[in-house]
Amino acid sequence: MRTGPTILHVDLDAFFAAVEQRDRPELRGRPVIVGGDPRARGVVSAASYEARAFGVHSAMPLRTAAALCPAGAFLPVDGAKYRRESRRVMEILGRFTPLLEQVSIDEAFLDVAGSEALFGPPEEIARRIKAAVRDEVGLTASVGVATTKLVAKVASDLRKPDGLVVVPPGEEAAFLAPLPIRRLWGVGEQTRVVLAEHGVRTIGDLAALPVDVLVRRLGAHAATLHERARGIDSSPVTGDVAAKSVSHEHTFDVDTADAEVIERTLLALSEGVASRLRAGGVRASTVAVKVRDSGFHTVTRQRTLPEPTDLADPIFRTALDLVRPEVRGRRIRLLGVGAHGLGEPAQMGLFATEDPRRRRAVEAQDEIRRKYGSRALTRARLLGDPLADPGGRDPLQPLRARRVGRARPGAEGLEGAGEAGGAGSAARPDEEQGPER
Ligand code: DCP
Ligand code: MG
Repeated sequence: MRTGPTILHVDLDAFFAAVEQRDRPELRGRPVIVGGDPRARGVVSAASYEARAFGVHSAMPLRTAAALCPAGAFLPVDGAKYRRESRRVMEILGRFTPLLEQVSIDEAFLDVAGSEALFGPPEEIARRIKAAVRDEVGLTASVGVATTKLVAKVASDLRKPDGLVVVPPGEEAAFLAPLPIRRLWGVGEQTRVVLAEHGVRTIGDLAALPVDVLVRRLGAHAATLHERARGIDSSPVTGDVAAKSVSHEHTFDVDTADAEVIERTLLALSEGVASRLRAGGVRASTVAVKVRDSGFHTVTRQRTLPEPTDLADPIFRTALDLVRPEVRGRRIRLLGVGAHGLGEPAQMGLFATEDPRRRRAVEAQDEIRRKYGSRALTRARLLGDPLADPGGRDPLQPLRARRVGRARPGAEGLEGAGEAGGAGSAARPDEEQGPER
């Protein structure tokens, strides 16, 4: 059962071409065609929006593209580079929910039901994602927000590039109706020909056709098609939660050897990780830590918990245990806490071994944070700590904090107040590689 539009479809704009324009400023604003030598027999992989104005598009023979757009910059396909950029983008998406389903190199579905307490309503999450992808990776993404995957996918495509389209619940069919049938996901060429014979041009035309007529002409799958034309699609976002992890890290402004500061930081990071686990309805069976000292020596340690958890306390205690021997006598530059081996309680065969009162208390806290904002409740121990906002900006993301904070203060509603992990964790340029795992 879904109430609000919590499904996001994120798709990068002119992906391969946009990466090349990012890396070679002289190509910005110019038609760029990625695919290789225009005299060779290949096809176009990606065309920048400037090239599309000449009629160039993916899968077109390069020679055709060269004829249409002789002044275009034709570039070879650098697969390794695009895969690397894809991973960076997917990492950003994974910060907002564990329910992340990557469907191609540059697109993914997210279900953010449950992430609202941490990151705001879905439209806000969509804006944050776009801002983070732009600021951290230097690419633009288009996002669709809807109650179903189908409608979210159509929505993300509608205002490309750099689009954001939200379809309110109940308006799915009306949203789809005026759109040409080619926008409907999963309508192939043959189906389109048959539909055209019935005078179907728009998705609304399809929705209005009697379903038995369709089934007679197109077979059983037409019933599904008919449902989709009305915006009905019950397929869930199947985030492969078992393979995913949640982690937060923090780079200190000034390297520190202060045990109290280290402990408090670990507690704040553990709180952040735990609330993200609860938001995603999953528990972690393993806790990992990362410690980088002032000499850039980095160690990671991990330990399996006696029982999977989504609570901060066991994560913090384990993290502290793992970190202690690694920090002795060293000045610490960066700390990270991660949760791995995620699964839903039922899948993990969990019995109710935990104290139900403890769980009720934690759930009540989550509820208060949901209602009154993530700063409404903070452990006494964390008061006054710039990291003391486990539901606020991810302290693991110093880059985003830094760029956004500097270039566009308070933009996109990225918690202006407090700037948890923002100014307080100004990353140095050497962090640009991102966390290595
Ligand atoms: N791709 C490819 N061959 C195709 C289609 C796509 O090699 N026939 C590659 C290049 C694209 C990337 O996959 O950059 C993503 O595909 P999309 O369909 O999302 O297309 P773009 O991202 O290029 O453009 P858009 O802005 O329409 O999403
Ligand atoms: Mg794309």
